[in-house]
Amino acid sequence: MKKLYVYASIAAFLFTTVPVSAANEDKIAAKAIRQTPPAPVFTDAERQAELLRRRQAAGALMKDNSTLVLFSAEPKIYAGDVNFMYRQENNLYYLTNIKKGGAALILTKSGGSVNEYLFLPKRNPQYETWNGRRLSNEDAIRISGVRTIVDAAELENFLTALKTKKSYTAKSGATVSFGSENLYLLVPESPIDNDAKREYRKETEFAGSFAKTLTNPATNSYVYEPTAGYKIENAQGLFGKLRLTKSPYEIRLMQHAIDITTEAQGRAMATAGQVKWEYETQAEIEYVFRRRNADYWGYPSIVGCGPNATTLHYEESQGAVGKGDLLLMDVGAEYDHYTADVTRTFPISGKFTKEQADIYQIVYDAQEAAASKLKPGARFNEAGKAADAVIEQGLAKLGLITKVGAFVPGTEREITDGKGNKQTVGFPQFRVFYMHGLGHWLGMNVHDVGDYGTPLAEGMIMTNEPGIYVREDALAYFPDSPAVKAYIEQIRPAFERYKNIGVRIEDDMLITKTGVEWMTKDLPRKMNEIEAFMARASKEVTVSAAPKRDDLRLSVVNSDANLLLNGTYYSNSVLNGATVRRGWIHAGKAAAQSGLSHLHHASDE
Ligand SMILES: [Mn+2]
Repeated sequence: MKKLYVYASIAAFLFTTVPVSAANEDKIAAKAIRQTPPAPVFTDAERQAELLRRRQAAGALMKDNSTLVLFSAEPKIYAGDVNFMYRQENNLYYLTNIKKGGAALILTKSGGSVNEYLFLPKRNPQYETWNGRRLSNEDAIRISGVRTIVDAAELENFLTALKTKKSYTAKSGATVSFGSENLYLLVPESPIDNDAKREYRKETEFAGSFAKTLTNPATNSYVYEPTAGYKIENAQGLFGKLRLTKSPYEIRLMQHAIDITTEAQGRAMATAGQVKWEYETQAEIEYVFRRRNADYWGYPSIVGCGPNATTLHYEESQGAVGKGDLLLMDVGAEYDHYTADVTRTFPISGKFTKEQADIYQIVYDAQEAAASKLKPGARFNEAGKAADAVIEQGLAKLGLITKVGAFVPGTEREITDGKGNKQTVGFPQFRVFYMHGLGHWLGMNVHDVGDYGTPLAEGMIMTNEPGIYVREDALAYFPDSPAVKAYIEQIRPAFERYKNIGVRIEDDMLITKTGVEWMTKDLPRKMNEIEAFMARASKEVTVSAAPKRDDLRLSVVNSDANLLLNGTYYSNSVLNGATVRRGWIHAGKAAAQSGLSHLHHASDE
């Protein structure tokens, strides 16, 4: 009786004096998959101040007597009268946060003072019935902080006035006077700047009415020779400088895009053991993107299992998810025009095999080595070299290259440097299995703007993404020679052992005052952390089995140009059944039936 009383009082003590607080409950119910925290919220005043600061910074970089013209992105056709989802041009968005098309921003600078004008399509009930509400002038002022709004229907007249350097008076009464010497436009930098040629078609055409585009043979870059009053200044460089360093405001948005991506990756790892096809895992990822109100992805999701993990930009997601395989997911949610870019590679079974672990550990160590170099004042390529060295040593240890410093036989040549010293260069053997760079700037573009020679400084964000890809056909394209045969024979045992393993680990790194912060730190990365995470997380989400798939999905893939050695592409076009950069070629039964020579067909594997 007394005993019972004691127990009862202990119980009473526990229940009355140790209440379970909300915080404790959260701990008890803590999930392995990290839920995205709430999105950052900014007041109108905060946003306007940030955008004004950016426009002032743009103005400060402009030469005096200048005008900057930024057009909205043009709609991109999906098919017929259907467009792709509209996405504003990044630099216009960077300075205005105006998401709707048809707008244009003009900054003029003369006598050191900067004026700003926003051209905006007028509200229109007929248009809005079909396409949704347009911004009113008041909306646009509230969003962007630009005070002078001009009807976009006047843009053509305005541009004509700009050509003649007469000031322009809008119907609203606003007068725009031009900086009359230099015209800043987003135009291609060189004949090979094909991205800008595609994205800035309108700007390039407009620049054509002021300048003749010549190529400087020494630098292979474009020179815009004035023909009509203005000197063309390429605004790409200006925005490269502005956007390379992220403000605290931008960092909060990027962290949110990364947090959404972290949850999506977690969900994909939790469910990968329950799915049969890569597209199901892609769906789990993009489900989280949409559910957490990401705008979209920043680039098409890469979800490749087994051999498909060795294709760098594999986008088809039609392969099977094999129980013994690794799955590589390189995905990024985009939030308010900022994208994440995160890669994890993990075993479907929840446990790395010995061979998978051997490769993974090298990539992990390379990533750590690179991270240790990232700090203010350092250069991006120092981190790249640190990762290269770890990968080269690791591959030598596994027998996938003959030795550290070795070239693929037949690619060596002697060069003489500026001081007359002779040096042997060639295609390094380790590049057969690690054929990309360490990473890139990250921001509004997944491969963000900015000069890679710039010393690292607080607020810069880049990816750290080494990888090793043992492609099944990696040794198939070397020129035939006794030296190549001997090299291949030497590495063949290791090659057969590690064949079809592809690993990339990619994290998003923020340069801080003293070093670097892993913005992706909430996503498991060490092998034992991934295994422990999968064991827990797989119990948190159950997905329904995909219906049996008996449809035949065929697509012709680009089979040209596979391996780049010393600037020479070795084509694989003679080889059927080989893998290529953009996907998995299968020249089987289906190929014969259709009469096509190169087919991608996952479901007959
Ligand atoms: Mn990347």
